[in-house]
Amino acid sequence: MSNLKLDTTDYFLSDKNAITVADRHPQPAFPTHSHEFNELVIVWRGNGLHILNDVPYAITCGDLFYVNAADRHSYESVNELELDNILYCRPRLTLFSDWDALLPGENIQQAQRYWRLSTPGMSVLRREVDALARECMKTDPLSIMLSEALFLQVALLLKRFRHAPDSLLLSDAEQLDLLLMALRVSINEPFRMEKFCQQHQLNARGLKVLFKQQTGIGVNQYLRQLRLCKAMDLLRHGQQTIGEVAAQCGFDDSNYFSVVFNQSFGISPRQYRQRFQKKNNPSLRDG
Ligand code: RM4
Ligand code: NI
Repeated sequence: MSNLKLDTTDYFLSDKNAITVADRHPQPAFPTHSHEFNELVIVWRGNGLHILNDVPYAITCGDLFYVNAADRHSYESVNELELDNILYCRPRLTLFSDWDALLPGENIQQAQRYWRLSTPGMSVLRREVDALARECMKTDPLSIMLSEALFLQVALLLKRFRHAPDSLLLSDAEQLDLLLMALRVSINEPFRMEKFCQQHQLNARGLKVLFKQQTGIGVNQYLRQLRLCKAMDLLRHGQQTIGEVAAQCGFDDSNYFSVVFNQSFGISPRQYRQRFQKKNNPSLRDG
C-alpha cells in the first residue's frame, strides 16, 4: 500500500488560498496517493483508468468525481486524458453556504461521488472553471474571496448539470435535439411519437409541451412542414411522378398529399411543379 500523501503547501499559492485549479491537459499516469486537501475532478476528453479506493472506473469526457482528502486514488492506462482537478481546502472556506450538501464529503458513499455531466453542462462549466482558474492565481484578499465565490458557483452548476451515471434522464435540450433528429429521418416514413418516447424512455406529454414551447408549433405540424418542404424541393428539381413524390415525403396516399399541399399553399402539387418547370422543360411527365 502506497503512503504518498500530497501536502497543501505544495499546491496552494498561500496559506489563505482555499482553491487551486490544476489543469491536467494531459493528466499523466499518477501513482496511488491521498492528500491533505479535497479534489473535484472534471474530465474533458480522452480516456483512462481512475482507481479510487481500489475501485476502477473507465473514465472519459463528462465524468465528474468528488475526491476526499482521505481517498486513495491513481490514474493508469491514460490515453489523451484531459481533466481539470479543482483542489480545495475545506477548512479554509469562509463563505456561508451549505458546503456539505454541495461537496459530498467523507460521510457520503463513493458511488454517490461519481457523476456524469451533460454536454450543455460541460460547455457552461468550461467557462466557469476557466474564470475560477484565473482568479485562483492571485493572493490578495479580494481575489481569495472572489475565488471562493466562483468556486461556489462551480459547485452549484455541477449540481445543476450532473446526473447519476446510470440514469437515462436527458436534459430538455437533449430531448428536443433527439426528437428533432428523429423527425428529420422520418420524413419519408410514418413517425409514431408514442413509440419514439417508449424507445428512449421519455415522457410523451412533457416532451410535446416542451416542443410546442420551443418551436411554436406541434410535433405533427412541424413534421408536415418538413415533408412539404421536401415535396417542394422534389417538385421543383426532380423528375418523379406526383405519386412518387408523395411516397418519398411520407404520404401513403397521393390524393391526401395533394389535399394537404393545396391547403398549405393554395395550389396543387402539379400546378406548383408546372410553375417552375414548364418553361424549361415542356415535355415533363406529370403522373
Ligand atoms: C496529479 C493528479 C492528482 C492530484 C495532483 C495534485 O496530477 O491530478 O490526483 O492530486 O495532481
Ligand atoms: Ni489526487
